[in-house]
Amino acid sequence: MAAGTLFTYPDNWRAFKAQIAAQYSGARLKVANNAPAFTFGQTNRTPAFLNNFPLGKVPAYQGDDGFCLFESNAIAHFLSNEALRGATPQAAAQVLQWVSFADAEIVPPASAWVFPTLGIMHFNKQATEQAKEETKKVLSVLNQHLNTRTFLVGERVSLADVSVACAMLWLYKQVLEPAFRQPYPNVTRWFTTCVNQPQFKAVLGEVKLCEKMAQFDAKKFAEMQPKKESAPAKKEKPAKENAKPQEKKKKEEKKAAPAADEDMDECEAALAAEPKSKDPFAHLPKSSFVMDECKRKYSNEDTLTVALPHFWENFDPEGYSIWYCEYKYPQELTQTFMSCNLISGMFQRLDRLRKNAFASVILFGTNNDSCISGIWVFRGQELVFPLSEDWQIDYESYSWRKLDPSSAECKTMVKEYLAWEGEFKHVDDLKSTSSSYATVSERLKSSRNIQLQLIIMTCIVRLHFRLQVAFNNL
Ligand SMILES: N[C@@H](CCC(=O)N[C@@H](CS)C(=O)NCC(=O)O)C(=O)O
Repeated sequence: MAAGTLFTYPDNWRAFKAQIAAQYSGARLKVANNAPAFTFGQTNRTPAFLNNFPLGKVPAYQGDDGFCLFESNAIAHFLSNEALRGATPQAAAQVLQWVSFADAEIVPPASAWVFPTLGIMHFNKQATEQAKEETKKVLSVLNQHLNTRTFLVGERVSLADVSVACAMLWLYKQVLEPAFRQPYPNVTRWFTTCVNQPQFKAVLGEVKLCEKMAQFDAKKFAEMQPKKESAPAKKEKPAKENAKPQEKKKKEEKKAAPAADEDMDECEAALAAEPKSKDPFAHLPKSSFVMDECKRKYSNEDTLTVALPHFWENFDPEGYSIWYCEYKYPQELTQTFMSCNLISGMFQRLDRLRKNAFASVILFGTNNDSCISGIWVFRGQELVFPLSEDWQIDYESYSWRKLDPSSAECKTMVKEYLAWEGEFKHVDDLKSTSSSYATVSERLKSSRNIQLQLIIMTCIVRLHFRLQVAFNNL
């Protein structure tokens, strides 16, 4: 049985397909759709996310076993059971037919018609009229098909119903008023049957059918525009699903026009709806220390002969502070790969900190006998984690000690944690506070080459360059 996490933004009809499929199959699905687990427009642009999902788009699925999948239809298929996918080759092909029909025939006119009513797209009378006609055609096809059937494929709900119903959700909620839907009673009967199934209801809640066709709301549209400016700039706009040939041409002509004149698609609207994030370091005076440059040196050049000298030559003790951290619950650390996930998960959640922090965190030891500690360099003189709600998940599991950058202890620790080699005497000290470390520190002491020892017996996680994770898990 599949178990994993679905990354999305709230109320994403594409994600609903996967969520409903999971309701039917019993797949254990966690939904990460808000901070701190997932912030649309931020988390999906992090190196860690892009590493798994190169398009940075949602919904995106990651199994507890690490299996990654993007594209909502593929995710919904994966989370389905055999009955949903179609038990025979014919049924499975019919399911695929309707899933494709939803994407190719329903979504484009539905978007063109509904988006202006949500204030996320300019109103264009001709485009709306064309979308209405295309919607009528789709409704006719469905009405005819459902004349003798309860569901789209076979006698039970399948992924065909899930996909088509989700693609029609906004139509039914916003614009398919009773008079418009009256010629297509089979479709409305089928739609209400679907959305009233407990598995749909668990995801969609109560779906209230449109009573009066929503119209373009100029006020809402105007309100949405200033928010749009806060949406992170996109390198390239994805092709609009609703774009008609003449619309596309118009868009191209408008390329040079100010952003406020352009329409948003549903993704941009979701981005614009995200609360603006303030710079938590805005109150600090400028610093001469260029963190990025330092990280570049650390990543590309020899640590001991180039990166460390560069760090100490340029480090600004007024603008930055150096901290030592230790995981508070080493007795709970079991498998080293799980501890690595603990650390890399923390880095992932701290991604927005990457321009203002640098860390090297090491897991010492082996399965059921390990400890985690690290060195962090932050902007400012205080612990940074309380500055943002998004950063507060992990840090309390660590004890933190500010180091004096001019002290020999600090110099040694920075050197050892950045080079991943050295005596790590303080790890030995842990031994005196907890007998369970005897074996770890013994091994470290007896090793002629600590780095080799670490690589053989531990996993090492470093937070460097954009908090990217360097991961050795043996
Ligand atoms: N065909 C894809 C479409 C996914 C998609 O376009 N997702 C948008 C949200 S509506 C997205 O994540 N956009 C983020 C971006 O473009 O940066 C699917 O069905 O999953």
